Amino acid sequence: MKSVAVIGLGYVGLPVACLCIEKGMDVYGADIDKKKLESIRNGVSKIKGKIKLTNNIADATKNSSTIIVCVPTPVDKNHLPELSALKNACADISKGIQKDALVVIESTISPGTVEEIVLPILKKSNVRFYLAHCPERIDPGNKKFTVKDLPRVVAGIDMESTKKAAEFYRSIIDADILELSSVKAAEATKIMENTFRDINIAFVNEMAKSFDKAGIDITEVIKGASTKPFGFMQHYPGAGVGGHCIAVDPYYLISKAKQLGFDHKFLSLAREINESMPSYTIDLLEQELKKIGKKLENAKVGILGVAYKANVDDTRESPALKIMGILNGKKADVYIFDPYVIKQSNVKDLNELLEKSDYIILATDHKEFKDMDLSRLKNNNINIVIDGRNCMDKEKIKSLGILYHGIGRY
Ligand code: SAJ
Repeated sequence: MKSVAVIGLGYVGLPVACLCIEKGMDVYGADIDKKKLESIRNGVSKIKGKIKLTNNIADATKNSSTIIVCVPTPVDKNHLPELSALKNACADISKGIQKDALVVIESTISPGTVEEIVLPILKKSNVRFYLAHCPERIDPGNKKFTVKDLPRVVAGIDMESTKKAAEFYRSIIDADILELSSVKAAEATKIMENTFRDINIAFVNEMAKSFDKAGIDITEVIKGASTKPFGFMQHYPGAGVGGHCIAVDPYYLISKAKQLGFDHKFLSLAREINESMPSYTIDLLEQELKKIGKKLENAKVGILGVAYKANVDDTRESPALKIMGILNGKKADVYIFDPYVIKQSNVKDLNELLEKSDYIILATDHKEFKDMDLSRLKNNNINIVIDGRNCMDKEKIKSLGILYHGIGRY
């Protein structure tokens, strides 16, 4: 039986490779990052010795009948799609692809990318191949929904490609595989589901700013609205929207639509609102400092959390990084601790952060921070808490004589 080659062994590719091995397939794992290959070779026990690791994509492709592409598709500093990893991977695949092989792109891409960018590169191989898109659906840290039990959508450049890709995913995933009629529809599906999340977060972020003026606790209002058994879906305001999905995917559609002559004003506004939350969080701190006659310059500010979301170590597009940048620009003394991101912490633990800080901003709702004994704040003379994830006990903090402000909550 021919192998499956998984190109890109990050948070998407590695689980796919593990799943293919679990299903008894012969798997090549290819990645350009030799350090990553080394850590897999020496680390992930369940596939150790069972996966053929290589940094030669053409090689992995030559020996495989199915090639799954899981490389990053970020945006550049102007929020434009950055497709070099995808283009380079496809160029390497075109050097090794065999007749009748199936190539599936799992990376998140704008509608039209498979037909306009991927296909021309693969055609340089001068062999007949099948090509489809099956957008990845991974929720890092989610133990309930893992890659093998998450439904997927799939579509190919032609009927046979769709069928072959659907057959492959049905052989490894115990959930529905929906075949769509066009590869653009499959590309648009992932973008739409993540953009849906981004605009809803922007909605509650704007509500939080409004409620801060009105003195309304938004967490109460969300709880209230959630008693309605239909037509309302909870999202939560915060210090910002990070990660490689929600903060990135809308820009893929915005830029493609612009090329086609459509201006996504609403999606762009939602991105603007979410991008404004780190500086809004600092504004809240400055407001509280003013109450005690202090300024940000030389203020000792501790940041709890660097990762973009709770209980993960991923810092991509993390709001905490933006908050750090703003504080440094305002010449505050910044202390950082994240139990999952030690290398970007500048104190050894939470204790040291609390000892050195006069004010704290919770940027990431890691379990360690949510469970913290709040009397430690008092014992370390913390004067202000800005709760960037509305996850702390505000009444308890206030009862300790500490100024508290959340995002749409005080
Ligand atoms: N966030 C908010 N308010 C919310 C939800 C999230 O501010 O109500 C922030 C988080 O703090 C984080 C960012 O948004 O900074 C993204 O959070 P996320 O929970 O959406 O986490 P992701 O980026 O890991 O999103 C993944 C996505 N999965 C895929 O792209 C396959 C997304 O589609 C899922 O909806 C999401 O997990 C999920 O539901 O957990």
